[in-house]
Amino acid sequence: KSQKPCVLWFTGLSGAGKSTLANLVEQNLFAHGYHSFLLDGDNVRHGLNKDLGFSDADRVENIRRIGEVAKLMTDSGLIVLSAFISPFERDRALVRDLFADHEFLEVYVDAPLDVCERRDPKGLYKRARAGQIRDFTGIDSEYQPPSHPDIHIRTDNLSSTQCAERVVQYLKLRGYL
Ligand code: GGZ
Repeated sequence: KSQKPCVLWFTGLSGAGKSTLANLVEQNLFAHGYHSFLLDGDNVRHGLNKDLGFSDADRVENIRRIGEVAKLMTDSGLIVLSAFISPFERDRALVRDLFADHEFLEVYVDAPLDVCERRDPKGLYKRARAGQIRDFTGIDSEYQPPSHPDIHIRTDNLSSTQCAERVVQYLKLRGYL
């Protein structure tokens, strides 16, 4: 099936639903015969980037490397999905600059901090509030929301399936699929 390679760059707070959404979109693409690859904490932070932590400098390097990998994969023809907090606007802009126009799609996975904190699937916010984790995004490390995302998804008032359908619809409408 023909596809236009691109990277879907999911950004948002911990617990906003980046991984859930990216996984659903990937499943949907696969089911329809498209070729994609999902980059996330499980396959990148535990491997290529296992030397990096969560200081500002380490996050900058984390995003830089992921951007370069996403570029290689996009060049090989894939639709790449990247699901990292990527908290800093500047670093996202640097990644965007690696790509041709329309090859980089910023997807803002948006849920208010209090919603993410209430979800707290791994209990990390609780630990951050208790001072057991330092430099936690949204608590004592900054998250800079995208000012002009290509796709803006509020995950707190739609189901994850609806959110995924929106992303896939966008790809179809814009001729990526
Ligand atoms: C933010 C942290 C931290 C700190 C561990 N701050 O919700 P999760 O658990 O599964 O996803 C979060 C993940 C964030 O890694 P990223 O590579 O996406 O971050 S960045 O783009 O900023 O480099 C969270 C967990 O790692 N985690 N410590 N201090 N998230």
